[in-house]
Amino acid sequence: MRYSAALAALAMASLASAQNATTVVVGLAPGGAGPALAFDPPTVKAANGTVITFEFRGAPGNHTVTQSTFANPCAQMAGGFDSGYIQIPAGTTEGFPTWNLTITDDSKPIWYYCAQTVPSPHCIGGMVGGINTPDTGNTYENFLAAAKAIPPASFSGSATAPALTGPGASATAAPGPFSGSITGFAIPTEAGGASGSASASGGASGTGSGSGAPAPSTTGGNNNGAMSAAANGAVVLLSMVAGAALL
Ligand SMILES: [Cu+2]
Repeated sequence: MRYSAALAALAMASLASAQNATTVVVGLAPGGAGPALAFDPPTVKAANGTVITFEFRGAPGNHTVTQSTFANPCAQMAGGFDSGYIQIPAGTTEGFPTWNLTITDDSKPIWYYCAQTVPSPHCIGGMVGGINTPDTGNTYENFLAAAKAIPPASFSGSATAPALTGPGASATAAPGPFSGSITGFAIPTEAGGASGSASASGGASGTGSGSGAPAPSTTGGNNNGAMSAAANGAVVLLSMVAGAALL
């Protein structure tokens, strides 16, 4: 009885403040209206030890969560974290992979972006996010504006293999699990798996000069065969646990 009451309280606390949200949706517009170049919410406050769950929901979509710097919003930070590319086929409605990033230094802002280059650089389109961002000076709004001002020709993608650790945050595992047609880590296409989509197959040539997109290699799938059924429940639970830590 007391246990369930505590769980309910945790759930309410978790839902009470968007600012302290610990689940960030990758690839949906704020509010959840369709595929878009966005992280939702774009900024979160998270104390040390908080687990932020990135949930790759945009379908179709192929996105990354890649650490950058305020000074260079759309370039992978040296030694920064990187989820690798996660491709969600059109029509996917469940089994979305997640990536859990634990905050290890809440004294400095953490900046990140999506490194996808197809059909055009998502970062320059505004797919950027921040953790513990300042309210003045180097704000998220200024970070976003700087990203949008970058010449597309100067943009490059990120490495295909995930990097689990970066300044201020780290993960203990790569994104996953991958179920159905969801794949990852080496697929710089926007909407693979969407049958009959000319734009998807044509996208690769549209990246233009300087894309620097990683060369397709072997299909990802390090996590193929991992259990998938519990994915959504795990997100909720982690969110609740982190919510308690923030109280
Ligand atoms: Cu993206």
